[in-house]
Amino acid sequence: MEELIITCETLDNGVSVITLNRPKVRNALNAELRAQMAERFIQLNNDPKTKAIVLTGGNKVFAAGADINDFLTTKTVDVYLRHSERYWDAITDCRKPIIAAVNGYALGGGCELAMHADIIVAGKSAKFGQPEIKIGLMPGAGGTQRLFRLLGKHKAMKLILTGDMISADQADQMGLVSEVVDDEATIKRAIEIAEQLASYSPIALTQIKEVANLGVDMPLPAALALERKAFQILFDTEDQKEGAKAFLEKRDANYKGQ
Ligand code: CO8
Repeated sequence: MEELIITCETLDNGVSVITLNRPKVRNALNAELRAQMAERFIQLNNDPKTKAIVLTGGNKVFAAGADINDFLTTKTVDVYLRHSERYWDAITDCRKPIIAAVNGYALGGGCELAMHADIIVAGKSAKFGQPEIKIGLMPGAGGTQRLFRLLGKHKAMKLILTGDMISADQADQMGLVSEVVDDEATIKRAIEIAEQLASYSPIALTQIKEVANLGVDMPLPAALALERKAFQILFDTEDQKEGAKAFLEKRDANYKGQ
C-alpha cells in the first residue's frame, strides 16, 4: 500500500492530530502535501468532534521547507497559478486552536508553517530558520512579515538575511515558541495542551483567536473595541452561563459550544 504523506487521527478527547509524513525528504512541503494539509484543516474546522488541533512532523523533523525539487524548472506563472495562498488560508481560517509540535528542523516554509499555529511546543533539539537566501530565494509564506512582527526588526532581519538557524532555546528566548520540552515529550505535551483547550468553551476559544489575530494588525482603539464586542457577545452563550455556574458550584464545567 502507498504510504500516506499526511495522516490525521481524531482522539477521544476532542483533539485531532495532523502528522506530515515525507520523512525521506524531511517532510518537504510539495504541492500535494500542502493541498492535503489544507483539506485536513478545512475538514477538521467543520468537524464538531474536533475542538483543538495538533500539527506535527513526527519525532524527527517538522518540515525542511518547500520541496526544492520543484524549484529547478518552475516558472513565475507556474508559481502564480498554484495560488498557494489558498492552502495557507485554510490554516489561517481555522477557527479552532492549533498547536504545533516541532521536533528537528522547521526551516523555510516549515518555519512559516509553524508560525501559522497559535501555540508552538518545541523539542530541545528543534532548529528554526529561514534559509531561502542560501538558495537564491526569499521567504514566501509570511516569513518576512510574521517574523518581523513577532521578533522585531533586528532579530527577524538577522534570521532572514543570514539564513542561519537558531536553536529551540534561542527561539524560546526570542518569543518564537511557546515552550521547550525534551524531544520525546514534544507531541505528548502538545496533545496535553490541546486537551486542556478542548475542555473549554469552543465559542470562547474561537472569539479569543479571532480577536487576537485580527486585533494585532489594527490600531489599538479599534482592536480594543473589537475585543469589547466579542466579550459582550459571549454573555449570550450558554457556555458562559455554564462556566460561571460551574465555578460557583465548585465543579467542572460542561461546555456544549452553544
Ligand atoms: N526539499 C526537497 N528535498 C529536501 C529538502 C527540501 N526542502 N530538505 C531535505 N531534502 C532531502 C535532501 O535532498 C536529502 O535527499 P537525498 O536523501 O535524496 O539526498 C534528504 O532530504 C535528506 O536531507 P539531508 O541529507 O540534507 O539531511 P540532513 O539531516 O543532513 O539535513 C536539512 C537536513 C538541514 C533540513 C537539509 O536537508 C537542508 O538544508 N534542507 C533544505 C532546507 C531549505 O533550504 N529550506 C528552504 C526551502 S525554500 C522554502 O521553504 C521557501 C518557502 C516558500 C513558501 C512555502 C511553500 C511551502
